[in-house]
Amino acid sequence: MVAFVEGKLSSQGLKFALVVSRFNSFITDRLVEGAVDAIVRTGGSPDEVSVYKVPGAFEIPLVAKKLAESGDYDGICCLGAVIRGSTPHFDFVASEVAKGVASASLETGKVISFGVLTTDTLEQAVERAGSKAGNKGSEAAMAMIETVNLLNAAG
Ligand code: INI
Repeated sequence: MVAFVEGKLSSQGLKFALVVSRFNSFITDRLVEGAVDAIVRTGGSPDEVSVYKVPGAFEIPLVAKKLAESGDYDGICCLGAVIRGSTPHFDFVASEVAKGVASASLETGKVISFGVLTTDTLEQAVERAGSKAGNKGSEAAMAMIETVNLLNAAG
């Protein structure tokens, strides 16, 4: 018999940190709302959520890693918005934050989910921050919740 193991979507009794960039805050504030909503809808308490603000997406991995090492949180969710616009900065910031978050998670063994938008236009970011393409903050929080429970089930 094949054993399929999945993490349940329950935040009950769990403690989370959100690491969010202030850059493009009109987008990232919506991602935070989506993430908190996902936690509360799955039985979590807003009192068990701490939001750490960083200047830009580039600063997210360092703070996420430090929080993961602290052992104070069951899961960490990273939220940001890197928008190509006309800045050559885009490719560097987008690739470093993705690599940095993945490394922080693997190096600490902690769930650190990735809810950093990387879009070509502001319109695409708006679509993914609570309008027609959903809310990526909520999706990243759901992925964090499921993976925390899966790791707990795996023992
Ligand atoms: N930071 C973002 O979060 N989003 C962006 O779109 C962005 N762009 O395009 O420049 C951005 N840059 C700032 C960067 O994250 C750092 O804060 C900065 O380089 C200082 O280290």
